[in-house]
Amino acid sequence: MKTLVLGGDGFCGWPTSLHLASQGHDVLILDNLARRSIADRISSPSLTPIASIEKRIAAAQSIGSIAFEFCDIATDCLRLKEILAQFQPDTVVHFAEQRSAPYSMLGDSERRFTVDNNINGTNNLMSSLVELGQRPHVVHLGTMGVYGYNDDFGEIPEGYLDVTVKQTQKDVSICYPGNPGSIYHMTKVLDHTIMQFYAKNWGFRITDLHQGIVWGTDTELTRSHPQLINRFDYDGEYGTVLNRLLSQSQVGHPLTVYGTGGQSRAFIHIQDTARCIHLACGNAPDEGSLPQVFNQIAEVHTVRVLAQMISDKTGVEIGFQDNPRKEAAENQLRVSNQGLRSLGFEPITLDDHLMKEIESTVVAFKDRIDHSVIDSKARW
Ligand code: NAD
Ligand code: USQ
Repeated sequence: MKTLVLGGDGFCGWPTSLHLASQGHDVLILDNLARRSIADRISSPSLTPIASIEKRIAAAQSIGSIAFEFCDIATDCLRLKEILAQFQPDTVVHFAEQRSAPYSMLGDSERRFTVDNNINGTNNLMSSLVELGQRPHVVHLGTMGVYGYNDDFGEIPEGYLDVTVKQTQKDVSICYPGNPGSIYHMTKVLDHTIMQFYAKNWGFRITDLHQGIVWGTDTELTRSHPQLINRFDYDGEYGTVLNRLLSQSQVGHPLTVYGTGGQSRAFIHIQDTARCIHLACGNAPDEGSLPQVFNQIAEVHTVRVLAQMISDKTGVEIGFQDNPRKEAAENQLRVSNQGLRSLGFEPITLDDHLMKEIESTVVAFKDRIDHSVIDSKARW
């Protein structure tokens, strides 16, 4: 299978590209290395010393067929079309977006950049495929945040909600109402609508993976060679909560719990991200159907419980802070992940062994931690 991975140099994209290549996919990564330039701009490089993309690709040859082309899919549609025309993918996996909620809320230029980048990227991809007459299976990375995080409608289903329309008493299935909590999450709601239209009008087969917060850093394959090591973000904008708390615990920084820590969120380990995407690639929906949605999550926890678990293990205190975000202080969350489970997904769950693995990554590189980037600068 020829698989084009948009955003394959990123935190989720790199281990997934390696995993797909190891499973026999012929992988071509497209990336504009924007994540690396943003990290330079905000003076917060990956905690792990990631190799250049050229060195990564050279080291990855022992794993399988994997190549790289530089391309900005949001601004360089001509190049995108050239690459699509040459490569003729069977599957396109689309990770290539600005993915930080706090970054998207920093100010005017970050709000506009996030919308321009994410929406144009998705539309350029779909429009180019129409123009070229190609119909690969498109696997898009969405987010749990498209639903909002509550149980107003019970357990969160996979993309569609069964309702009875009051006026007609008819039972119908509707797209789950979007309820984003940041500009970034808003772009994922819009992405879904864009892809739904392309599926309806041009018969695309689309899978939208509403993924929870990814934790961990390495997979079996990224550990197999120093130049395959994955990125690890711990700063206030790009670090995600569990990886942040784990890294803080190794340098004695009070654990940055926002508000009461009563926010319930869904989590998934990075190794499972790669495995789930492999499963999704092999299970396209039928042509002419609505986008297939899978909730790509393993388990749900509150931030407070995670922080307490880490504090108990390491003795580092919890530093409750005023919440810099506009979100519910406490929420219930129940999420179905039946789609991927029915395809064979057996989730890795948080356990001591895995947490130790992350801690050892942090310990190995803790001299690179810059305390001044730990606090988030975004407020909304
Ligand atoms: P990341 O920022 O590490 O990776 C994104 C990659 O896309 C980067 O390498 C970046 O350079 C590239 N990119 C961005 N804009 C591009 C453009 N216009 N043209 C070409 N390349 C571009 O992010 P990640 O954590 O790997 O997330 C990947 C995807 O998964 C994102 O779409 C994100 O929304 C989604 N996701 C991530 C998480 C998480 O916890 N990390 C959770 C749920 C969903
Ligand atoms: N939080 C803290 N302390 C911190 C950082 C975060 O208490 O130091 C809290 C936040 O207030 C929030 C929760 O932890 O309630 C999660 O925050 P996060 O930064 O880990 O995650 P989020 O901003 O939602 O975004 C991340 C990824 C994004 C992905 C999303 C999946 O950056 O790309 O889409 O997780 S989900 O959250 O399920 O929508």
